[in-house]
Amino acid sequence: MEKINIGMIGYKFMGKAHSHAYRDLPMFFPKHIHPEMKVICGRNPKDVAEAATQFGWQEYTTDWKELIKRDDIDLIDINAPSDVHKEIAIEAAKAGKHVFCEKPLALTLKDSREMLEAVEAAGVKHMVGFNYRFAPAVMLAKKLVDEGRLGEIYHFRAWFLQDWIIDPDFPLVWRLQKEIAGSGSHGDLGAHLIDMAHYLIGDISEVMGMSETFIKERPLPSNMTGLTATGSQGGEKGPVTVDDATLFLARFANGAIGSFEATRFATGHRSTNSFEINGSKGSVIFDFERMNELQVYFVDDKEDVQGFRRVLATDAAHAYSDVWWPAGHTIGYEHTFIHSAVELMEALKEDRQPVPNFHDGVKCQQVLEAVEHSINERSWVDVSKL
Ligand code: SOE
Repeated sequence: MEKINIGMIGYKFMGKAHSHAYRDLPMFFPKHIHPEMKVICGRNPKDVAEAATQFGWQEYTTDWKELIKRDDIDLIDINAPSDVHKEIAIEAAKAGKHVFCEKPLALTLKDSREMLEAVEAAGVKHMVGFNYRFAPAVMLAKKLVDEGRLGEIYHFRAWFLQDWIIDPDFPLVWRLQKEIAGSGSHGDLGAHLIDMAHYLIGDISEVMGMSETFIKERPLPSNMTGLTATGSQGGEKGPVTVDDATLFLARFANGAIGSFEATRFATGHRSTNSFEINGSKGSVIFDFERMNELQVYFVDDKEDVQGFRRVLATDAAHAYSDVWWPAGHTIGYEHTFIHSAVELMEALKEDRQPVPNFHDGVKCQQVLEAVEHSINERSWVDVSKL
C-alpha cells in the first residue's frame, strides 16, 4: 500500500474534520494512497497532545517550523487561522512538501498570489479546502450544468446564513478580527459561495457589493476556539473589525447574473448554505442541510406534472456513490472532507494537481477583494483589473 506522510497544523474545527477524513479514507477507499497520520501540530501542548490521541495521530508537536523540516513528512495540511496560512504554505513549499490549505487561502489577494507562486516554483501539489464541491447534490448539479441539461444559464443566486454571533455579548473571537481572519462573513462564508459559482457557472467578471457590521464592539474573550469562546476579561471590549454581513451582485463572463449573501446575523439559520441555478431548460436548488438531495425542474417535463422534484443524489448521481452505502443511504458533512481527501490522494497518485487547488483559491480571493473595493468605492468593480 502506497502511503503519504501527513503533518497537520491546527487541531480545532477543521483539524478535526481533516483528521476524520484521513482516518476514514483507507477503510472506504482501500485502493487509494493511504494517508499516514504522522504528526499534528498546535500551539497549546496539552490540547494538541489530547487532539493527537483523540484523532489518531502518531505524534504531536508545537513547532510547525520543525515539522516542515522533517524528512519523513510529505504533505502539510494547514487548518490554523487564516493569518498564518501564507507563511506556513510558503515555507512548506520551499521544503518540497505538498500543501493542503483551508479557505480562505490568505488574508489578501497579494498574499494568495505569493502562495500560488511558491507552490508552483517548488513544483509541489496544492489543494484548497472548498469542501462543499464534494456534497452529493452539488456533484449532481455540476453534472447537469456540464451536460447542458439546464440549458443556457441565466441566474445563480446563493446565500450562506448563520446566526452564531447574534448575541451582542458573544466575545470578540479571532474570526471577528481582521488581522487574523482577513474579513468576516465575506471570507468565511462568501468564499464558499464564490467558489461554488466558479465551479458551477464560470468566471465572475464584475461585482457590486455592500456590507454591514451590526455590533461594533464585543467583550474580549478569555479563551477561544473558532466558533466558541468563554468568559470575557472584566467587561473590557474591543472593536469588531470585520463585516457581519456582506451581499453582492455579480456578472459572469458567460452572460449569467448572480446574487450572493453571506451573513452571521440571519436569526434562526444555523448554517444555511444554498444556491439556485436557473437555465433555459431547467433549474436546480441546493440546500446544504439536505445535501443528499437536489431540487430539480425541467421545462420539457409534461405540463401536467411540471414542478420542482426532489432527486436523491446518493446513487447514480455522484462520483463516489458506489463506495458508500446501499442505494438511498445518505452521507453527511464529514463526507465532503473525505471526498476532498480522496481527490487529493488520487491527484498525488496520478501526478496531477488536485482540484480545487491554489488557482481556485486565488480566483476566489480576487472576487472577495473586488467586492471589498466595490464597497469602498460604492461602484461596480471589474474583477480582472485586480
Ligand atoms: C464558520 O462560520 C464555518 O465553520 C466556516 O468557517 C466554514 O468554512 C463553513 O463551512 C461553516 O461555517
